Amino acid sequence: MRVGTGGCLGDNPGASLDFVGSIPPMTTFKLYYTPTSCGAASFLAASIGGLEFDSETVDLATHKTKSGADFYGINPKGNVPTVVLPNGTMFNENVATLTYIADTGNAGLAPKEGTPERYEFLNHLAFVATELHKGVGALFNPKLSPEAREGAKANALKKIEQLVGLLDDGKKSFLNGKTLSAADLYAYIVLSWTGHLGIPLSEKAQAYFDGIKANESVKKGHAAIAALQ
Ligand SMILES: N[C@@H](CCC(=O)N[C@@H](CS)C(=O)NCC(=O)O)C(=O)O
Repeated sequence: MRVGTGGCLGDNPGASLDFVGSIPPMTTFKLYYTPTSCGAASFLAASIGGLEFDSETVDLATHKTKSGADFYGINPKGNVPTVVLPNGTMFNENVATLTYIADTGNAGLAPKEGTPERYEFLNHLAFVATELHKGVGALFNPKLSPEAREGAKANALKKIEQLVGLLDDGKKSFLNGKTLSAADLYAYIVLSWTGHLGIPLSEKAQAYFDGIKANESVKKGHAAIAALQ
């Protein structure tokens, strides 16, 4: 399904399109996602960035897309988010999908290439992908023994407190200290799983989560997701 939430690539004064080089500026990509998994962060980023894009949900239990296609035939790893460009290029790692979408959109969700802030952003994104997501996501495994679950929960809590540390002990509303970035959207989606997983959030982690949830552009992104279901 094609999504258009206003804005166009040519409107982005940040010149971050230099990064995508040979990718024509008006191309439309397709995003495979689910409304609540990590893939939702890429949908929110694309929606907030004013991008026009195609999207389709995936049933992660059966690995079938909403239209009935075998998702493994599209992405052999079977995971969301998956972005497919018109030339067939595919990205299926959050670090890549979120950076591509942030660079292509017009909401300043990633700093410009070559700046110190860019590397700080990538540092945050990598932390969310490899530490926070993996730490919290481990609790989705139904086969964990009670002891293993306790260990996984302690590790998840440690990663959440490390996130709070990156927020200057909760004093910052965003990881870069200034504005919403794609790394915040990803961290926000991971934190959204904690209630279901029985992981209690500290007051500071909860305040960060609540702040992003209340962000008007994030609310519109969720509305765009809901409208497609
Ligand atoms: N290596 C990917 C993994 C992304 C991932 O864990 N996606 C989950 C949803 S949050 C998924 O699609 N799980 C189902 C599957 O892998 O079959 C990344 O770090 O971005």
